[in-house]
Amino acid sequence: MKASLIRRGVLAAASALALAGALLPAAQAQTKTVLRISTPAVPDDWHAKMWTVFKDSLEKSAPGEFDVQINLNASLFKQGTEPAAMARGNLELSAISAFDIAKLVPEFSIFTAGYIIRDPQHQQKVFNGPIGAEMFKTVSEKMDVTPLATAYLGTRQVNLREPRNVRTPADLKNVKLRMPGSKEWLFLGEALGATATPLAFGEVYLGLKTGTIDGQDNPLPSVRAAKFYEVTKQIVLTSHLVDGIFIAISNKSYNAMNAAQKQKVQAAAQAAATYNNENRLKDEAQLVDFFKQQGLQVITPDVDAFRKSVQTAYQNSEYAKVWPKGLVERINATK
Ligand code: KDO
Repeated sequence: MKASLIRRGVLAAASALALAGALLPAAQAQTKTVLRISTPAVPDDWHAKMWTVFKDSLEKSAPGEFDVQINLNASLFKQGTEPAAMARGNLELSAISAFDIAKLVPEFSIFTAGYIIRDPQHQQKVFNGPIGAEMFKTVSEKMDVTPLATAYLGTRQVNLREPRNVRTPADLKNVKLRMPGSKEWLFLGEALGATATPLAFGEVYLGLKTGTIDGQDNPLPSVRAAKFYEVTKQIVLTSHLVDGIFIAISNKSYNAMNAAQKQKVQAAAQAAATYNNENRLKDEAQLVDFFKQQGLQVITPDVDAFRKSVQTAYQNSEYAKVWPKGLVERINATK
């Protein structure tokens, strides 16, 4: 009697163990930290591919700790809505623009101004130095998201459906130039001399094809990746904005991590940005030839005339009034 009771007990314990064993993989999966990423980037663009570098890097440094979910083409959140989603805790990561940030941190609009950052090296120096550290601290406090790394989106150029003899901003008069949908972006389009029209990135190809817009502005690698060259005939090398996007994480998610995890996530973000930056620079050096081969006309306007006009527009704008005193000079002095 006693023996059979013991045997029954042993059997029950064994089957409980077996059950736990069967459930273990699922239980382990649940303890992984989920990192949802949302971006409007198209799969073939470098700032889409960089997320795979981020994922692989974390898989190597912290095997099994994170479940990185990459959502491209704005399939999870609409372009520009990512910061709010991150602040609410509905999204963990995205690459956000200076324009997204300027909506909530007005002084950040300094980085939406045309011709302020000189070139990609200058961009990295500014954001990886004391100016970046100060500004990112404010971003984290005001937006509840922490910028982890600065990715070079490329230098923005004007891309038109029909060729025009563009020398100065006056030559863009009445051109319906698509810009992303926020007043900071529209200001940049108007400063270029065009009639700025808001449209989400995902709708630009069709807008160009059907003629609801006359043109758009984007860095050359994105013109290639999103195939805008199929539905446009000219690129005007205005080089009006050395554009950046900031790989950023929701503070809700970041603050829940231990120090080692934070460090690994930061390193993965930097690896992703570096991969993007290197490939994008290589691409920018080759793409003028590619577009010419595709039959596009590529012209260089009077860039000094554009610079003068755009800088004057910003200096006289409401935006400049909230730029921290001396910041333009500090940016200019960063070498
Ligand atoms: C665009 O809509 O033109 C833009 O280049 C703006 C950027 O801030 C960024 O959102 C980018 O689109 C998307 O990542 C798509 O490349």
